[in-house]
Amino acid sequence: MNTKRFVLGATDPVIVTVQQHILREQRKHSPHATGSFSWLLSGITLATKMTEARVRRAGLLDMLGSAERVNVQGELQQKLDVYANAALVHCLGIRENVAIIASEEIDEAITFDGRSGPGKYVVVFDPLDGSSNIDVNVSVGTIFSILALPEDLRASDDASLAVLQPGVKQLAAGYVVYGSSTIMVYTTGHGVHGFTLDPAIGAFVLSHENIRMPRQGDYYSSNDGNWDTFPQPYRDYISYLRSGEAGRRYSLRYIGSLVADFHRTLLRGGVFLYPPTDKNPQGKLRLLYEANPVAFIAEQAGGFATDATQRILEIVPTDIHDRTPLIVGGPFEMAAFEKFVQPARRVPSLAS
Ligand code: P6P
Repeated sequence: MNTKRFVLGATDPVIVTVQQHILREQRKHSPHATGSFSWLLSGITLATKMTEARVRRAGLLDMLGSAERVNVQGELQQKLDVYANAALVHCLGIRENVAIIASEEIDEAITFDGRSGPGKYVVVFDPLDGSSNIDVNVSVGTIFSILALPEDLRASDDASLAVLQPGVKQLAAGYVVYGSSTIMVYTTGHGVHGFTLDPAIGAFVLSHENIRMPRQGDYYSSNDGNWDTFPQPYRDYISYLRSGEAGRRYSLRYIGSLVADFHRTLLRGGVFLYPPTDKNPQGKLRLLYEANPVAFIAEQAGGFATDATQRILEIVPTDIHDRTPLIVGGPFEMAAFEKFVQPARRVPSLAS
C-alpha cells in the first residue's frame, strides 16, 4: 500500500499551541516531566477561554454591571468577576494535581480534599483584574501564579501556609489580557512567551517567543491623580522622566488595568509604578496574585520589579491578600529609580 510522507510545515503553516509549547519546554528542561504541569495549565487556558467568550459578548449577555455583591476586598463585584472566578475554580478543581487555590475574590484559600504530597500544585489568581473598566470596554485581564505544594504540608495544616510563599518560589506565572486580541503571556523560569487566541480554532497560538523588555522605553505609567500623596522620591523620579534628562521626555500612558499597563511596559519598555498613597499607604496592588506574577515575568524578560526597598520576589507574604507598592520596568528606568530611593537602600544594585 502506498503511503504518502507528510513533512510537517512543508505546506501548512506551523502553529505551536500553548500546550505544545509548555510540553516542549518541560521536555527541554525537565526530561522526566510527566505532562502534569501542562494538564494544570490547560485548566487555566480553558477557564480564560470561557471568560473571554463572555467578555466579548458582555453587553449582549447582561454580563455588564455589578453583581450587587461585595468581595473580600470590600469592592463591588462585577458580574464578569463572579463568572471568571467560578470558571477558574471549576477548571482547576477538576485537575487532580491542584491541591489548593487562592483567589482575589475569595477570603480564604480553597483546599481540595485528599490532595497532598509530591507533584501537587498551589494556584493563586486574580480572575478578572481591572474589572471596574468592563462597562466602558477597556481591556481587563486574568493573572495567575503557580507554586509547588510544600511536601511536608499535612492535610490538617492551615492551607494558607502553602500559599504564603515568596515570589522566588513560583514555578510559573502568567496573565491573559482581553484586549483588541486575547493574549496569554507566561513564564516557567525559562524566558517569557506570548500566545494569541485564534478564535477560528479556539487555541492560544505562539505569537511572541522569548519576549525581552527594551533597555529603555518612552512611557511611564502611573495614576498621577495621586500625585499630591506620592512620597517625594517618587515625584522627583517622575519629574526626572518628564524633564528630558533621561535622553527623552517620557509620555504618560495609564489605563488603570494592571494587565494592560504591564503588557505595554513589557513589550515597549518604560516603567509602571503604583506608589504608596494616603488611601493605600502599603500600596494598592496585591502581592501574591498581581505583583509576584508580574515581577517574575518582568525579571525573566530582563526587567526588574521592586517595592522601593527590595525585590518584589523576595517579599515574604503574611496574608493571602497582602498589598505592596509596585515599581516594574526596564533596566534603564529601574536603575534610575534606584538612585531616587537609595536612602531606603535595600534595592539590589541593578548593576550587580
Ligand atoms: P487606580 C484595578 O482595579 C487595579 O487593581 C489594577 O488593575 C490597576 O493597576 C489599579 O487597580 C488601578 O488603580 O487607583 O489607579 O484606579
